[in-house]
Amino acid sequence: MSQQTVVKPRTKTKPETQQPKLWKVILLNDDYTPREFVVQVLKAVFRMNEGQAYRVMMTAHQKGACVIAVFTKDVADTKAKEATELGKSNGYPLFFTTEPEE
Ligand code: TYC
Repeated sequence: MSQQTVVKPRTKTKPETQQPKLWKVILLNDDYTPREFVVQVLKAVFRMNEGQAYRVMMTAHQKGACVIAVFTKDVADTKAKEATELGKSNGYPLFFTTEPEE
C-alpha cells in the first residue's frame, strides 16, 4: 500500500473563547462606620491582611471611594452584598458597590 498523507482542510469550527468581563467591587466612604469595623469586614469578606485592609479603608476614607478587587460578576455582586449586609446588621451605613471594568 502506498503511503499518502491526507491533508484535511482546516476549517475552524470552535469560536474563540471569550473572557468574561470582570467587575470591580468598590468601597464607599461614610461618616459613621468605625474605621476598625471597615478593616474587619475587608479582612473577613475579601481575605485581606491587616495592612491591605487598612490601606484600602484609609483610601476610601480620604478619597471617598476605593476599588477593592475585580471578580466575575456573580462573585463581585455576592461579596458586595455580603459586606454591605455585615455593616447593616451592625447598624452601620457601610456600602459596597460594583461596576464593570473597561
Ligand atoms: N469615614 C469613617 C470614619 O471616619 C471610616 C470609614 C472609612 C468608613 C472607609 C467607610 O469606606 C469607609 N469613622
